[in-house]
Amino acid sequence: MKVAVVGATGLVGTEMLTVLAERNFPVTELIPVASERSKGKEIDFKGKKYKVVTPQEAILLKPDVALFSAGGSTSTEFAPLFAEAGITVIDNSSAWRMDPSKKLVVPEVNGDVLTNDDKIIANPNCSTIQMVVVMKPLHEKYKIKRVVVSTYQSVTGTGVKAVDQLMNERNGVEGEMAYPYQIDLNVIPHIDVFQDNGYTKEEMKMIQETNKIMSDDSIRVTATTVRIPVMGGHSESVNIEFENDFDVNEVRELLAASEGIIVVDNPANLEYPMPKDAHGKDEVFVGRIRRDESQDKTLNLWIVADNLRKGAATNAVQIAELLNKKGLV
Ligand code: 2RA
Repeated sequence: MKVAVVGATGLVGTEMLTVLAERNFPVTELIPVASERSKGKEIDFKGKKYKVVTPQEAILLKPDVALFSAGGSTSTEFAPLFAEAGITVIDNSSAWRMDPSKKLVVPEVNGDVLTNDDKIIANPNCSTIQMVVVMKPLHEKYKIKRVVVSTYQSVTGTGVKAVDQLMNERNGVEGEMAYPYQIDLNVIPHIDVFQDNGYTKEEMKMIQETNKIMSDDSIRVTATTVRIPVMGGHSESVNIEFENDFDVNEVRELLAASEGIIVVDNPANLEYPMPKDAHGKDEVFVGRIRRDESQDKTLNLWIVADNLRKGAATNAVQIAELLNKKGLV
């Protein structure tokens, strides 16, 4: 399969190449795509060298699938042009996620919505993906009423400039600021822009995307998203109120048996999910599973995942794998 990666030189684009190779996706030809500035740059993929081309050039090369992670404006401009050329686009930006005509997909949750008509498929926000993977089996068994989530998000979610700011601050080096404040030895309760309702766009993404992916607007979600000085992945403290009661051990067994989830939950041995352990992995890690003793039918969880992998690159590749398996590309 001819596969284009649009944004191939960025953090997520690079991760997409790694995941495509690691999961042995049937790539017969890779088309790395980036802006004019990176045109001609050589990318190494599975021992072969490929030259970066522009989006316009990539369309003429007619890839079967194009994985986009190049920002919302590039997706808005080029995803329709790729789709019109018969190329299936899987877009990691937020450009198409809430478009009612576009599918927003986490394969383990709603992969069955994909059809031949889907030429632009949206990859959800990283902090949403890891949460809905866990919500899905719980919702099916106990019916979720309300979710309260607080996130602890890695600087890699912002990009290279933020990683550089953290490392510069840690090493006492002056450098460019990706954030309005110091991030090392600090936390910033602000991800993306503030909305009129006092939430940030990141928090609204978690709320709106969750309802779309779960295709259930009755689930009430509230979120507080926070940036913290770590690299390996996003962590989330999640409180879930159900319609029906549950047994905690049954919850633990249900999650352990669910696709894409690894339960790490043995506090007696100090075993719980941490970004340093999730880094580079494709699964969603769940621990600190316990009943919320302040309210009936309510559960507390701690969810960790590598935001560049399952939160972005791996989920996009898994969508491509599903399309391939269904014969839709
Ligand atoms: C972040 N989820 O972590 C957003 C975008 N990747 O910054």
